Amino acid sequence: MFHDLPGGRSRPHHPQAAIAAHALRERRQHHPDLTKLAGWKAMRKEAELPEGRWDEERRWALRMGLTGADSIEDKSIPTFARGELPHYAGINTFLKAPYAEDVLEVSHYDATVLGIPFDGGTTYRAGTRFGPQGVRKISALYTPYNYEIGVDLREQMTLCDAGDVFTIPANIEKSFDQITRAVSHVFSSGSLPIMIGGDHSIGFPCVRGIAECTSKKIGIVHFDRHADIQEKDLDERMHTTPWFHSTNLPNVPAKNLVQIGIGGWQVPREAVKVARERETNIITMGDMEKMGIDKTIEMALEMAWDGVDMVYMSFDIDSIDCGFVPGTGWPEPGGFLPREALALASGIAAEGICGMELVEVAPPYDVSDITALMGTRVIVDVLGSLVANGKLGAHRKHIDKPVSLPHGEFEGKRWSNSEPHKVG
Ligand SMILES: [Mn+2]
Repeated sequence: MFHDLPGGRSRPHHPQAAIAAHALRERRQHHPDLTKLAGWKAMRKEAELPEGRWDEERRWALRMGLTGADSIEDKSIPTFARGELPHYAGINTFLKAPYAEDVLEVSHYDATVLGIPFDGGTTYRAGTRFGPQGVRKISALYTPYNYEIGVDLREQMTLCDAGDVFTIPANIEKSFDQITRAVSHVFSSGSLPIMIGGDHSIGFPCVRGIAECTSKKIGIVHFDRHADIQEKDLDERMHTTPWFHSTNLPNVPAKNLVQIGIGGWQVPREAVKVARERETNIITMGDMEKMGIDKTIEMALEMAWDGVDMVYMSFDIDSIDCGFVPGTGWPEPGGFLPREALALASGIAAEGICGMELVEVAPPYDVSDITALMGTRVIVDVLGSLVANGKLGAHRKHIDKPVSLPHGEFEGKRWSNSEPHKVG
């Protein structure tokens, strides 16, 4: 009865073993068809992925980190940790991507991560200035491969980390100018800008940075519990205001702003009035629950892409239920479950994006890095979806007004005015 076993497998000699093997086959026949499971398909798909970059990285690690001690059996292990392994070691960039110390080099990469450590726009508890470092730290946990979608970011795209924008802690407007300049530089280079905040006030300067490099129109998909669309808060353009100012930009129509997950007791009425006047699109948590994830994605894409050329994604980590993301500035119960949030972000990215921001991760309030980990996951899921759907780089053809910033030169003079210390 074992004659039909594939060659190479040894035949059971003992009768008990033969009975056991037969019983196993019988049981298997009562399973549903395994080939219908995503798990089975994913297992097959892995075989199609290349491994050349991983091989290259290992060779590079040995060159940079010296060959390992004689007692180490795995000859790919260097003396000094370089690259992905081990996950607990190293000087962390996001996902251990190469550090673009010279930011003019970002043009060589499909996507660029830039940190925006700014929490001067926070109206409750601060701490998101540590967001970029928090996210980078825990991102080291990840491999670049995702089993379910069968994507290996290392093999299928290039990513760098340009480090952080030099923000000015006590000055929102100067920080905005710095952020816009940085984002416009990365966007103009053709590399997809991925911003890690920072509080949500950075949404405006980030969108402005992209919008000024193109004559085309931009829609926005915004995940949040909060509407963030009032004009001012506490007399300044705080983290409650980014979409008011973004949708004032001539090529960022308010009717293409889709806000998903809004609700609860932290939506100022002032913001609701603006959303109503400008006819933005709000999908509440309840709407999403009733329609389901797929329908929500379909509807959001339809509204965001209506008559525009590109879509920007803004993901506030507090859109996820605060039980999962304690490390944030304005926690609000009743948000997305992590699975919902990840599916929605991937679904929106499947049509392509011209940039994204992940904001409001505040490591000082985090527990076991869980909030930063969730933020990391949103970013890598978006990248994975862009790769899986062939949308990485789709924004490039719309860059028709690129900015060009040269290397700087310090001429020994720090202040441009004669009274640098004047106050008030
Ligand atoms: Mn929020």
